[in-house]
Amino acid sequence: MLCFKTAGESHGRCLIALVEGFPAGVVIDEEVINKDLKRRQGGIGRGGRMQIEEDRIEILSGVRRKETLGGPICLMVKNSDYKIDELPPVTKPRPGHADLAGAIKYHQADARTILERASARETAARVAAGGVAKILLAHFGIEVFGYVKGVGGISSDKKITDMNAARQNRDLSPMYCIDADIEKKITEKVQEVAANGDSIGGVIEVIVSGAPVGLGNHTQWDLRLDARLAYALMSIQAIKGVELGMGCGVAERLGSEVHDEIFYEKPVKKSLTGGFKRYSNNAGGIEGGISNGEPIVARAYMKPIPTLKKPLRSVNLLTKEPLAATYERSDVCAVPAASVVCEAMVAFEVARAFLEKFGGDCLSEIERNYEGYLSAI
Ligand code: EPS
Repeated sequence: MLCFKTAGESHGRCLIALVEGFPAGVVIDEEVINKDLKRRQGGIGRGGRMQIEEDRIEILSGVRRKETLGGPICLMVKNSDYKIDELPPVTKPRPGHADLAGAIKYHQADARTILERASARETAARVAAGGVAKILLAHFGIEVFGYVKGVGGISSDKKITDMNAARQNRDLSPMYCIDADIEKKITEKVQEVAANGDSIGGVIEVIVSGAPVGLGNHTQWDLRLDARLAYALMSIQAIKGVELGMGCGVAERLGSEVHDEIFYEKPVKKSLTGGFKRYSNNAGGIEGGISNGEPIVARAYMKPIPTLKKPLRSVNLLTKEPLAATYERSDVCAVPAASVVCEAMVAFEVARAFLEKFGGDCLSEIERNYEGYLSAI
């Protein structure tokens, strides 16, 4: 089964992603992954660390002459700011970070032993793993697209009708938005928040287009695709909420306003749904835990980064005296960066579901399985 683990600390030697269960015969273009790593470093509101790092992968195993071999793929991102042994102890836990709960749990007087691993720097490894998954999905015409929908309550409700135009807009936007008006307002907001020594969160939307009906499974709770996407997104540092399609809005509406009515159009060529279509996509492309062939639409809600220039009240871990929480440097807004991480996590989970359904040892076997399925439906 496709899976990955990460290793590494924020100021350790490097970050590692170990991807297992990936088929043989897939050409890995490192630059495609490096492009995502660069995007993860960007966006308005990023902190000083991003001036130090230039995240790039080194493939340590599982690939020969650019093609995957079917064995574990080990991807490394080096840390330029490698200084973990020199860094001072952290005794002033930051509210909102793992510092305090981790220090108590691990019986540590130095929260650095916790924060080095809890830090969102780990997401560089996730983007590397997700990049491999995206390359596989792209081979089957499946694209995973993440963008910043809103920051601090300023949100775009622009409907995406053309994925290419949306991608072009996002790639030109320093805030990874698809809506220029909203981008301007968000940028001003982030600048204002930065000037006040505060931080701010936002909403990320991820759209998976080109996925066929039939990914995920209704027969067991942990096989449901919607549940798996929620898990994947919620596991990202600072994500506090996830919704699919109409999301929480379904609780306020009637059944007749929520469910996506069905019609049929005889397909002229192979179709992702066998010709069954919908008048709307409030379900966000998943019904009963199974993809229904419509675009999969997920949203993740990110809290503001806990490290504040104007620190919040805290307590010394040793003396228990009140004081201000630790501040070294931090992002003011990491929502654009998180959109790249959300994209990676969704891509990995969709690729996992895809391989469960069509999996084989090598790419050509998966191609046969997929073609056979599309012909059959
Ligand atoms: C991050 C690197 C970190 C932070 C940020 C994410 O670098 P440093 O701690 O050296 O400044 O900028 O981490 C957090 C937001 C966090 O809460 O830990 C990165 O590479 O994304």
